[in-house]
Amino acid sequence: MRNAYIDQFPAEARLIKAAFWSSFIALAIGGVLGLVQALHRTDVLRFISSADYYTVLTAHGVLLAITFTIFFLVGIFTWAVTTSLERGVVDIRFTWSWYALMVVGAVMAAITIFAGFIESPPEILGSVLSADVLFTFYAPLEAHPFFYLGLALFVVGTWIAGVDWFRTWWAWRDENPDERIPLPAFMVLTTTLFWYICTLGVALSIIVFLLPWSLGIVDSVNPLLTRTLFWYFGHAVVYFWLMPTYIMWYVMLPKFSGGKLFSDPLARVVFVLFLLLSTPLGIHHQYLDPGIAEGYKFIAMTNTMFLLLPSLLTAFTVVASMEHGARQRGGTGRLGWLTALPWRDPVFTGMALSGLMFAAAGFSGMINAGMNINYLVHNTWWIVGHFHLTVGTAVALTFMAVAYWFIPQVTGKELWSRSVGLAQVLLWFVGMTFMSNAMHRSGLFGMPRRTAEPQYNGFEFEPVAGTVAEINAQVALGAVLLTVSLALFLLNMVVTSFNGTSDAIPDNTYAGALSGPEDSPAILDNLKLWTTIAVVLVVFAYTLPLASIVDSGGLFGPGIDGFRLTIAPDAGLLESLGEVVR
Ligand code: HAS
Ligand code: CU
Repeated sequence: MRNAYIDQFPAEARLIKAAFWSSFIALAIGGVLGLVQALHRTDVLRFISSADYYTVLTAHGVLLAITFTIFFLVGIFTWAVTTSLERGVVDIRFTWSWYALMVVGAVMAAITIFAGFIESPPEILGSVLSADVLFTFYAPLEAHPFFYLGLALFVVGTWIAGVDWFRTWWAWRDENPDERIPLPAFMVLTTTLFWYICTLGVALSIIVFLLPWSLGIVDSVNPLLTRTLFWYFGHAVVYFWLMPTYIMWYVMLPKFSGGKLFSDPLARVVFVLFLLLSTPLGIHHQYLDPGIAEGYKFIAMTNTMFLLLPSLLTAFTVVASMEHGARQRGGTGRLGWLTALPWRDPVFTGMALSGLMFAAAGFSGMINAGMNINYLVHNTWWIVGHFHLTVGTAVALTFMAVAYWFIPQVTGKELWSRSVGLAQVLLWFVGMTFMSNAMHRSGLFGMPRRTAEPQYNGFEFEPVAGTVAEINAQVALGAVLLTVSLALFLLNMVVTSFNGTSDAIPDNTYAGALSGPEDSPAILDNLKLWTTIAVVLVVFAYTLPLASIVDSGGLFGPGIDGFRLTIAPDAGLLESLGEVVR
């Protein structure tokens, strides 16, 4: 008797399928733009003007870093909560409402970005419809209000999704008052809690400062303040992408390895540490920002180093679980067990290669985190190399690999081709090795990021090894291999969607644990306690820096400390508002 997710939760399966396909559409568009900009930057092939490069780069960043990742993870979180609590969501209409809000927000932001390609984009609400502001939308770069509004709606959609997952847990807890929170649900709830804490920063920045500024209601903003509020959110968002990846590494990788999770308690400690530490360290993106005292930067660096711990624990726990699985499959020897792992399975191999890549990513993250050495790599292609290993592989390749398991679960259709899937994950790994390695190397000799023309007059980059031409060729080759891999992934997904349903779908179950929750203190499940501590840490880390930024640069710019209407909304604005409403 088939026991796939769609058999247990047909309504939720439809929602998860919609979220996954929204994610794939963003991945497809964002991925093709990645090839366009890589070939442009390396001067191999130019399809666009350098002026359009920033529209492409903004679209690539927002579609991949925000839309692709978060639509996929809300699918994983809904699966994790309903499967582990063995109950559906409280009200599926409520679930579709937050998904719809995310779609509206994402489409609004995307339309505004792509309007940047129009020769002379239309004026709406008194400002030009475009958003060449990159995914970090730093002021004083200014986007159309629809861009900020779209992002705000998207985030509100995720907030409501979090309420959905908590409501499901509360309903379960009423019926199981003495039970420990099942691990996948625990992982989703702790992640949702730090998501609420960190998104306050970006919500404040958009709603109080950037949106009124883009509507002309206030005249100016304090760029360092809005940038600091962005990074208050900006580092934690990377863990919002990473936690669903970790959920799959913790609860599915051991199962696919043929074994069990080494330690449930250690997994709970890891997620509590991410709840506590994800937010109070965002200033490690601003080591070179003037206007923030070195002491505050030092605190951010210290917290960042602490935050290596949960990932190092993850490396230990997950690899130990893989080894346990390999030995159940007859693996022997100090390392010989590696050969006993199911390397022909694209789901397993995709995740294992993601983890391997993340080990390298963690190393480059440690380099980024060192205040002194960061001066060498900040705003260079090293950083771009780093995040193509982290979100571009650890997260993205895991998401693509688990899609080979998930899509059959939520459609009841067998995957079209496992061998194409295996080729795809291997190609992604090889392509990213070329591209990211070259980016890291070029960052070391100062190659800048976020510029269409990295050449400067009268100045030649002197690589420490190789030549700029060789490095550019490596980046271009990597980008092409990644694009071929992406095409194989999308082909597999599309052809599978035309398959008939099948009974040969694996059971919707996840790995048990060698050491279960009963081996850990119940206090680990005290979410109120950990959230309170997390908020206290944030207050400690951000009160003084934000106060000094406002003190020196004003809330809305030098000397402008009130949210006063510096200009009454002009008649034209009211008129055009009327037009939009009509
Ligand atoms: Fe980062 C910049 C520091 C993790 C993403 N990061 C970025 C940016 C992005 C990003 C997008 O301190 C650029 C933003 C922009 O546009 O400006 N990052 C770190 C550190 C970590 C880290 C210390 N980053 C991530 C993750 C990301 C991500 C995760 C996305 C998902 N990062 C920085 C800093 C900057 C930065 C500075 C600012 C730089 C600047 O100047 O602008 C740590 O969390 C890393 C910890 C990870 C490890 C590795 C553990 C290894 C594991 C693998 C186990 C193996 C398995 C499989 C499971 C210590 C868990 C094994 C296989 C077998 C076969 C056995
Ligand atoms: Cu960071």
